[in-house]
Amino acid sequence: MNRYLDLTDEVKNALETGKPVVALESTIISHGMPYPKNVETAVSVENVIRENGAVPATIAIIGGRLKVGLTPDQLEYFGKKGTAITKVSRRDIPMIVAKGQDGATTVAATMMIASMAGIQVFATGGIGGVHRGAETTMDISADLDEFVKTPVMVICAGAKAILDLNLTMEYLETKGIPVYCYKTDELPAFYTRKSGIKAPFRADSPEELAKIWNTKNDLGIQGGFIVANPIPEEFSMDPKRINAAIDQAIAEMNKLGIHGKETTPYLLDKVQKLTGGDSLESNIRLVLNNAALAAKIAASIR
Ligand code: PSU
Ligand code: MN
Repeated sequence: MNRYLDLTDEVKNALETGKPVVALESTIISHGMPYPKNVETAVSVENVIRENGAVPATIAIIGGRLKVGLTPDQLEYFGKKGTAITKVSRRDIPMIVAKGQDGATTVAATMMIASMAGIQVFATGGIGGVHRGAETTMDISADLDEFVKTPVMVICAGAKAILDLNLTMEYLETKGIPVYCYKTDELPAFYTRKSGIKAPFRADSPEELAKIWNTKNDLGIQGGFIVANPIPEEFSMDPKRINAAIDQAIAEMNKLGIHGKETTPYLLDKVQKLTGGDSLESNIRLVLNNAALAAKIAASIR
């Protein structure tokens, strides 16, 4: 095992004995939700994974160490420090580790560290994608290309409408990254169950997804894939309301000239404020829903 990795005893033991393990990211804690809801959510997500028979492994960088599994105190630290912690994607890892610094890992960085530790299943809320206006800004999340390289399956609720969902799907198709929509023929759009975009593939059980994953590995095909799990009906938002908030957030962002890695955290925060916290509640519910599905898939893969 790589000498920069620190696994908790619980995660190490689970991996050694073939127990299912589900990775979780830390950018969603520090840059995706406000304190203290972020910490409460991080703890609840871990509990849901345990209730569904798997071991949670929240991933972050602390003092230059790649942490796989965090203590309650470490979760609190990431939640409380929030955006003061460096957001770490693929490009940032070598520098943060070399300097012995802390970092909150995005989907891309979490996939990399999960894979180094031997974890194949990862649950989150939403992944990064192709931003609206990318035809001129070229703002495409490093999360997407990570699926070409790293053999980790990510269970999310689709992509947020802060992105251009059509361009995101085209990009994924070009890169050969499969998106399996869970029990639906339509791509879910994070806060809502429907995007108007046809699902590239549909899957109807954790066992079916596990079988496709095992087959991919048997075939020697590199990279990961995306499972898009729609938010439960009772927690989904009114599409008009959420889309109006997103449009307003993007307009204000453009006025402020925000770009690069600040874009996604700015939009997540702004949309939560504009919806008076309702979108945050939906966000929490969908993450818990994804964690439960991820634990069941992890139990079925080899
Ligand atoms: N989308 C969400 N919630 C999140 C993120 C994205 O709905 O918390 C976070 C994830 O950590 C994701 C990152 O990996 O934002 C993407 O950032 P960027 O667009 O800068 O690649
Ligand atoms: Mn970006």
